[in-house]
Amino acid sequence: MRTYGQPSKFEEPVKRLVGQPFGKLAPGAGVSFTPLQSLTGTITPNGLHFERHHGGVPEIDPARHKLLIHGLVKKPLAFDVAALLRYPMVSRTYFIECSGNSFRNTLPQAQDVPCGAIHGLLSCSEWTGLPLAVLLNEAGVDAGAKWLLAEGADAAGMSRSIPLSKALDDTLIALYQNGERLRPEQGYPMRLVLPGWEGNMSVKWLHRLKLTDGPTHTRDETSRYTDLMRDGRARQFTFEVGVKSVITQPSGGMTMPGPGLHQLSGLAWSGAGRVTKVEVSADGGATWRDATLQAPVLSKSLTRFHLPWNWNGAPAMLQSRATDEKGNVQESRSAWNAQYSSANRYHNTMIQTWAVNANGSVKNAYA
Ligand SMILES: Nc1nc2c(c(=O)[nH]1)N[C@H]1C(S)=C(S)[C@@H](COP(=O)(O)O)O[C@H]1N2
Ligand SMILES: [Mo]
Repeated sequence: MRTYGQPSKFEEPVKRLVGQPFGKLAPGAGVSFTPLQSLTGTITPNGLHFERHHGGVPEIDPARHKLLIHGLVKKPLAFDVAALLRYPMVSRTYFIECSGNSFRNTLPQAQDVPCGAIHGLLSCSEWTGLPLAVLLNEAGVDAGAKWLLAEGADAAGMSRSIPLSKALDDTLIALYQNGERLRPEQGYPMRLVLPGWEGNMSVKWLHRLKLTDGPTHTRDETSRYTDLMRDGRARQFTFEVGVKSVITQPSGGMTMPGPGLHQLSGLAWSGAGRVTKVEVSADGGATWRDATLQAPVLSKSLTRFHLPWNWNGAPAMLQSRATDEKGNVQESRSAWNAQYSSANRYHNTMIQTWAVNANGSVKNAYA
């Protein structure tokens, strides 16, 4: 008997890949990547949810934490955690993707690293909590309020501006993640979840919401998370995550066990809603076949796809291309590069190519 279970010791290699590029200067800041290549289905186990912390993980005693709603409201309100836990709650399955996900594929050379090290700033959970609209209605939104400032209680005091329309639509204050209380890394005791929008806006360790008449232009929406275009200008407020997919099996660093029948599998998602189609190519995009989408296909959630592939043992270029219910189609590498500066690292949705060599080795490739 164990009071809290752990994976089998034989699964020890399945873990997050930690990157702390700021070293001694800011030891709590950095990322850890979900090992997408080692997982299947669509739900990320809580211990493997990717992490992005701008100022480390605060240790918050829920008995001492409050959420303040103020600014352009009729009645400023403060809620402690116990009060929020008494509300009726909803459960929704949504992905969170960091705006910096897949930045490695914007570097000049294709990096020979596993799928998760490229695309693993992406995870999906069943989030349980309150629609933010419930609390905003209780506070009474003034007619002049058009935006919210959401602020976290971490050392970074990370904050973002959120349009009121999104806050009143499907935004959640999440208290639970896959049935248990949020992990500290995911924002314990409460975080925002903005379905389908860039991960940075889902403010963790949420402690303040201020209703405002316009965006606040915080650090993370001016100096960061903007798209550098080819003409040198930057595009601000790219909220919705683009339509995207990646083959996770086989993927970089794996070796095909030999010619014959293989089950290709991967993940597709879109911030605009449901994924409606995933096409797979084994010849670098010359010809495509429709993959099977695993039910249920949920809006703003990860969708698992499968396709049997008879590998003849010759070199191949595997790609996947997703389409969503709004008709958006995932972009090729060249189409993406034609729009953005080569220095842009955010919101990369370009098609991934895995090169399968005659010896069966699988490597990241640019095509
Ligand atoms: N308060 C606070 N909220 C935050 C962050 C942070 O550093 N501080 N990181 C943001 C970023 S950049 C992303 S991508 C997501 C990551 O959520 P996760 O760590 O639960 O995967 O949280 C966002 N919310
Ligand atoms: Mo992020």
